[in-house]
Amino acid sequence: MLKKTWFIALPLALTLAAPCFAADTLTVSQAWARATPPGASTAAAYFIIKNEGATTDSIVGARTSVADDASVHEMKMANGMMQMRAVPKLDIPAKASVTFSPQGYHVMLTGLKAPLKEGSHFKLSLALQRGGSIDVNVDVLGLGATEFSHSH
Ligand SMILES: [Cu+2]
Repeated sequence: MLKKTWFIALPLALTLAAPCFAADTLTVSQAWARATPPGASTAAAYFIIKNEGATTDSIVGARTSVADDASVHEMKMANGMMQMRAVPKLDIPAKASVTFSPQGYHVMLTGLKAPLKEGSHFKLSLALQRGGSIDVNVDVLGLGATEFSHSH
């Protein structure tokens, strides 16, 4: 009798534990940034973030060791001009993905500590509202890059 209870209890415990690992349901791919010319103090990172979970999560912050500050921004057409605004909380809906690109969302890096060099990589950490964070490895592409490409 005791033995039988144990076998029933174990799968249940595993099921209950799963939602604790919120970041596991969010994945980031194709992360890239443009190389920066000498003296530049800002850069932007782009990627695709996918939420395979059943619950909406949100990016509520970002940080990286290559810049003093990192935050989510959005480029938007307003009165015929491209404008940039900060997005303190960006929802990633359940079973959906959000693409960061030069025409839309990006993670703005300000206070760059050194130029981003083509062919290098840097780590970017995205803080999630439901807890935890995602570590992203960002590929630095050429100065003229407009989209992700694998040069390796
Ligand atoms: Cu920006």
